[in-house]
Amino acid sequence: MLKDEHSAAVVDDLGLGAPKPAVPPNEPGTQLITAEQFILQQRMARFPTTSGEFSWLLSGITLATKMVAAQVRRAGLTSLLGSAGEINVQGETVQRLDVFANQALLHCLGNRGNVGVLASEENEQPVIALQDPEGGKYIVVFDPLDGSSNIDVNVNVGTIFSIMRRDMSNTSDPGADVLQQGTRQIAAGYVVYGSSTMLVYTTGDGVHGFTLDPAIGAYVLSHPNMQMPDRGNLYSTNEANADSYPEYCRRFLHWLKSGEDGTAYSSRYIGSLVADFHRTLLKGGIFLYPPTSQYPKGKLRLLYEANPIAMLAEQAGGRASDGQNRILDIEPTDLHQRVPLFVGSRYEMDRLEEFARRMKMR
Ligand code: AHM
Ligand code: MG
Repeated sequence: MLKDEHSAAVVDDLGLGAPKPAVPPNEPGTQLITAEQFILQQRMARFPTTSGEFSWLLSGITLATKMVAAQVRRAGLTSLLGSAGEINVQGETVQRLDVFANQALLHCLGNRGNVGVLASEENEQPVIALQDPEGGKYIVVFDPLDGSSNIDVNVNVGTIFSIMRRDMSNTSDPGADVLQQGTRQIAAGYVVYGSSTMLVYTTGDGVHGFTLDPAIGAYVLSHPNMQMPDRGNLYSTNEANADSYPEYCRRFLHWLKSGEDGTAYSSRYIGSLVADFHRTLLKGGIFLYPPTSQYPKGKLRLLYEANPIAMLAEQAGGRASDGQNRILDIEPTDLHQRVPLFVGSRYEMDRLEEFARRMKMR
């Protein structure tokens, strides 16, 4: 067999040579639903007098995250890898892509005309984009590049966002509006920059996933109505810290590994909350970031990380708590407040809280 024929045969064996059926979402005439269209349709069904401005706000997020995705894809080729040489308000090293992502979100959301306040994990204080609470009636809180220590090693990172309404009664201190309980979020979501780029969001009517189609530059509906399995067989935690976890967490981990409930649990930990949560949403199980000796109040931030992730988890049929309290019920007292975070399937969350209660009773 000639070299070219051999290659052609291999290609055929792999099924690469055969013309593929076109992927329906890219076919003219077939139904393609973009994230913005979907949210508009959803809102018109629920609130027929909707003005479309929420969809306009969301398009600020989709635009910024497409800009970030483009940089993440090319990270090794550009000068955006590595540290920016600064330490942020969290005491962590700022990566160059952190700076890029932060600026992209501030820019794309700041000029929407309906976002009044922007609060970023990277900035000490909220940015007031529009003073007038009538015009700038939304607050967007975000972690621009979650898991950024993973960028340099080509591992998934993400963007997390939470949207709230401004408190019209408090015009003197617009920044104070940001400290709202998670139950008051009107939307939350994330983008995971993984093997594909996916946007997952909720507006309180289920969780929906959209995959960025690079051919047309749009987030296309790919995972409508996502449901977290009621139980799973994976747990996700930085086990190197386990010796300093509270005793109920150590016992719970031990119980998971014992196989006592008939499930052989396996562990998966990426170290990017967005990616670890995305897997938990799809496969079930539990993610744990308990208090540790280094982070006695937990490491993850209530407003930027725990609240949006908790809203998504609950909307998908899962749960999220700090070990005792529902995350969404916690009253925030500080913009950069940290909390322990446990999130996952109902079954594993119930078992964890049982351990917490039993240990407390002693
Ligand atoms: P970041 O937002 O500054 O990137 O930090 C948060 C990240 C989460 O994505 C992840 O769950 C956690 O920190 C990992 O922490 P650790 O390295 O201690 O396991
Ligand atoms: Mg983060």
